[in-house]
Amino acid sequence: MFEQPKLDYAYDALEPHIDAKTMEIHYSKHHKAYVDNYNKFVAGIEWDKMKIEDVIRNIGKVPENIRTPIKNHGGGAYNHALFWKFMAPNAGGSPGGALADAISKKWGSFDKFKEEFNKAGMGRFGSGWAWLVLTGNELEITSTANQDSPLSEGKTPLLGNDVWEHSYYLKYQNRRADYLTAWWNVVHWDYVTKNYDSLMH
Ligand code: MN3
Repeated sequence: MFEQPKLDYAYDALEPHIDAKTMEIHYSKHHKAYVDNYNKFVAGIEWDKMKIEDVIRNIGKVPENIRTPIKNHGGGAYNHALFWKFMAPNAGGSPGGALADAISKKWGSFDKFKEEFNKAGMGRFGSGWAWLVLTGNELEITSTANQDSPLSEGKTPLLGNDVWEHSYYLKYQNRRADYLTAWWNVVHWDYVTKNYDSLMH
């Protein structure tokens, strides 16, 4: 059982970068459907009692007859729960502290990091996600198809951008690159850096 987390901000709070209509449909229709379907598929089996993170981490052990729907809907439920936290009104800018240092060390500069992250988003053909993940203690940029989660590959998602068309089509139509660029204006670095610090502690 997974409960859809409440949004910490209004649908129009990320305007003009993410429009209110997109936020409303994305949260109240797309995300809700993933959550409802996940709950339907885990209902009445032992996996229902587990935290969704643990289910996704151990997706290979989920009974084969329900593995694919659990992976898709569970991934969708969990990825979007993270996604809303990765964004905030009056956000953007750049991270501070240890994460800023680690990004500079890995990619040379914050701008170069953003460029590589956007490349991962552009390079994902069709639907999926671009991610900044921790693999052990190492930062890495990656992307996943559909609603696959880095957790299933033993990686911890620190930041992720939804590059499914439903996350940008109303405002940006086919211009995924414009969406990727604008999205940095709403990234909630306070949340991301706190999470990084707690994981690296
Ligand atoms: Mn989505």
